Amino acid sequence: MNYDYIKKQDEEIFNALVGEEAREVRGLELIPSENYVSRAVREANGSVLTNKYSEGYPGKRYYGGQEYTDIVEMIAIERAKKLFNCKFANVQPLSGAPANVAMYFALMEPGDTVLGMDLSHGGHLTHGHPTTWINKIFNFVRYKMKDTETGEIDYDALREVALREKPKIILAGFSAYSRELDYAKFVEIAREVGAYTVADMAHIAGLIAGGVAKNPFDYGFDVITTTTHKTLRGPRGGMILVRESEEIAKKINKTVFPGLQGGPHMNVIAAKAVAFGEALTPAFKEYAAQILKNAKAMEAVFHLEGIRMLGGGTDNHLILADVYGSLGVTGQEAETVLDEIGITLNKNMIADETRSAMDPSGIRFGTPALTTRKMMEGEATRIAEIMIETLRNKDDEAKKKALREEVEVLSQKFPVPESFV
Ligand code: DSN
Repeated sequence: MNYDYIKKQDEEIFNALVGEEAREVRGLELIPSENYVSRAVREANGSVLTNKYSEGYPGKRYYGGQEYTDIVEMIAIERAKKLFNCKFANVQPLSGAPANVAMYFALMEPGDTVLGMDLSHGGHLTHGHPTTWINKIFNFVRYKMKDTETGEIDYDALREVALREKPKIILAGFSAYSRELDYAKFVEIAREVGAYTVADMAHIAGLIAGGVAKNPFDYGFDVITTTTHKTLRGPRGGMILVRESEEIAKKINKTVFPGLQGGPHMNVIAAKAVAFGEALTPAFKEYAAQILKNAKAMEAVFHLEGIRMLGGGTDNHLILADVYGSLGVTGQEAETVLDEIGITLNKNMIADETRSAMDPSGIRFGTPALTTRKMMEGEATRIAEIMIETLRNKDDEAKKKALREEVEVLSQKFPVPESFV
């Protein structure tokens, strides 16, 4: 990107931006929630719309001068609805966490109960972690996997808890879970107890949009919350989708604004619109399909090498591997040593973790960013082999040097594309 003005007026920030740009292309990005956006998305994100206040919604704003913001937000909404096959979209949430908070406040009263995925089994902080404020406002109860080797959810236990706790919301979704969910089962149980069904699909939104993961709306889910980055490959931001209930959509809109937020970030909404336009192209479908093929290629290597994967493998873009159990290397050690050779991923707790959150047993990695760089199964396979070789030889400096050089060569061979259409 061109940073001419920053270069002239702010050397410190200029140097940091140039450094980050080099870091992003020099190594291999395996954090499953990260990606590279197109130049068009970055242009929209950095556009003049950052100057504009637009409290309200298209056609009903509290400030004048909205002729262009209304166009931008309407396009974002229409594209989102088309992508996910639903009747209503609110594209104003600032990110995934605010989207979830807005959804909770729209559908519940303080003290009401949410039934969500256990956090160590793949749920997310915003699904009621004890350190969050929403955990003080709402009551969170949990379901888990029945079998951590297959990843199957314990739907019988889920139903039992639902009948006992009478949740207002049954929440499906995760940030560290690698299998498909049985959405029809969630809907069946929710209808039995009169709960709303909400899917937090932040991680897999791009897979759903690309038609390679199930869409919870096809099974009758009421609401979907998501980020617009990650697999969807848009700017950092959030969104709330409603399948068909106007009543729910109105509650969501009122809660996002004026309930929780002020002026929407219209530059980000423009970038969302551009990213959604990209996601509607046939090229994006190919991209989504390749994410899965690449993840399967990595799964095959981990399987062959006898490294335990939670859920036994993956149906989506990510793998959670128990490196401590299989190799005696902690999650933190693995993150650090892989970073040294140019592979970025994150340490992660595994189901029923026995170690600490700061140095857990697992690592979490995925293929969205590699796939954006046009890497295919051959590269994904070799990267998985490099990872395991590194972990097995974490104290062998000569070996690590050779692997770091290989990572650099691979990275140079696959530059980050500027455009996806
Ligand atoms: N931080 C995101 C992730 O990495 O999954 C979720 O919020």
